[in-house]
Amino acid sequence: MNVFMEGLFLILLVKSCHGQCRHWSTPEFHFASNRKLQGHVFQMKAVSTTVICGRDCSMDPQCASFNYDAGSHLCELNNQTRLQSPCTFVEKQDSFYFDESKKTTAGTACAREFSIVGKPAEQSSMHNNGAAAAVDGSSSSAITHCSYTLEDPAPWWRVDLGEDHCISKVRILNRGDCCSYRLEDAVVRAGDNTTVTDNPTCGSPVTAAQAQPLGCTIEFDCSPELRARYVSVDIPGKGILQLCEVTVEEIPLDHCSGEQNCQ
Ligand SMILES: [Ca+2]
Repeated sequence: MNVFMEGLFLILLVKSCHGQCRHWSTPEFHFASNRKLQGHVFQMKAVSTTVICGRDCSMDPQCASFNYDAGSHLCELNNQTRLQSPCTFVEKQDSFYFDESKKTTAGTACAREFSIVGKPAEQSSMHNNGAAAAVDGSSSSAITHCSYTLEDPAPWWRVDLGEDHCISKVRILNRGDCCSYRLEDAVVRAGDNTTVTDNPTCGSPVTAAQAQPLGCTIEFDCSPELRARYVSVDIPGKGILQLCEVTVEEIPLDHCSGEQNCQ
């Protein structure tokens, strides 16, 4: 029996549990070919079919997913799923990965660093340094490497990525030689509008506790990820906006929230 047929057979087995099996009692069960989840195996043994491997997983409260190698017949039980650990979901010939998510067959959405060094940037006004200092690629938190506005009614900074990307995380390196507190209440946004406040927010505004330490990096998780040409930072009230470096992570555009995946 080929693995595809076994996969269908396993769905029937799962359905037959009628809610008495632990978490495999949901009716849909999906697999990805030539894939495995690495680094989360808590038990392994050789078994003759994927059905037995799935049965063993369903009987173990720790098991969230499993890999089955069609060549060696090795069954590996994982304590995480592909969605929980997308960067360890790798290609492996003759290996089949199973879990309950419908997205399992759609491939991985591993976040990766996306360099915005040198991208065109603008800001509401200029004190000593222009907006480009926030994307100059330097890890220095000295003011000479930071963008710096005047004290504006609602200061903002914006970088143009040139085309849409799917932004999953933004990091800001705060000023290290003075005045890091000025970043309190700053909001990160990402979207396609050039007016920064028209775009959705990424994460939460900077708290006083986050802004207080000198030269620290503050992270903003975009949840869900945001399809965006522009990434921006603004302070809703009167203030001075200074950003020593802004960096971003992205996921593939076809995995962006709300995107259709036609695989
Ligand atoms: Ca910089």
